[in-house]
Amino acid sequence: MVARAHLVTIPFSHYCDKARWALDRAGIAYDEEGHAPVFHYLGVRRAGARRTVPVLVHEGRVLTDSTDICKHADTLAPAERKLYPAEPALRAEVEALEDELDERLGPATRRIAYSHILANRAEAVALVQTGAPAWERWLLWTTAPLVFGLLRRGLKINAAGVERSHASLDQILAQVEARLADGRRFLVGDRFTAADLTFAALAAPMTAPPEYGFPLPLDRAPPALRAEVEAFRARPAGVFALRMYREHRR
Ligand SMILES: N[C@@H](CCC(=O)N[C@@H](CS)C(=O)NCC(=O)O)C(=O)O
Repeated sequence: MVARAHLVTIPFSHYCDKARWALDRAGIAYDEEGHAPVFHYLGVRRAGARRTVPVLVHEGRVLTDSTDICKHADTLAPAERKLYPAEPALRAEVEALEDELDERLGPATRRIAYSHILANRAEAVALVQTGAPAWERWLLWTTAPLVFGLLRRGLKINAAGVERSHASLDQILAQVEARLADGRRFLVGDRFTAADLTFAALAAPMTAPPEYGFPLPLDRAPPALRAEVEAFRARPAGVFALRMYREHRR
């Protein structure tokens, strides 16, 4: 039997839902240790990692990147639930697309979504408090301006950064839509892979899928973010991302 795993997260983070999805799909049971941003450094350090979440501690290993977690989960997944094709050329294509999406899509959707969310202090506090320990939730009432300031600086959430992210998001979505234009059901090959999972998870801040592993109620989102989500959802890439969640997340 596979041992229970421990996953350190910022619960609403899309890289964390990428990891949860891979673990759920592989049937690996885990405890989740959620933290608010910035406070997460303590949990990450305690787990033996350096800086970012998700961090998975399992079978004596500490995995510090969502892609490493997907690959680890895959080694324990039953054949019909594997995320990486056995065929080397297809596997290489999946891995290249996953890396590109990790590096470009994840930061872009995060920056755009945060730029809207941080504009409303109370809503932003409620979001970062959800799933965090009581003492972090309590401290956030007074430290939120500092935490949000660090996030703005660290993630370059400013007008120029948001504009760059919109441009890079448009490019990525055009690339994905070019792949989907021939009517294929998945980004690579004829089965659900890590490329589909990564695209859907990292698009989630701007598609708000109902099956996301953290509540993202669209009716509570700031109107400007809601408008962007609705526009994204209407595009072929948005329809695809929502379908991946609907058909493969649970
Ligand atoms: N390449 C990493 C990126 C993860 C990532 O950017 N995590 C963010 C949360 S969405 C984080 O922990 N940021 C904290 C920091 O950069 O200090 C992965 O795929 O796991």
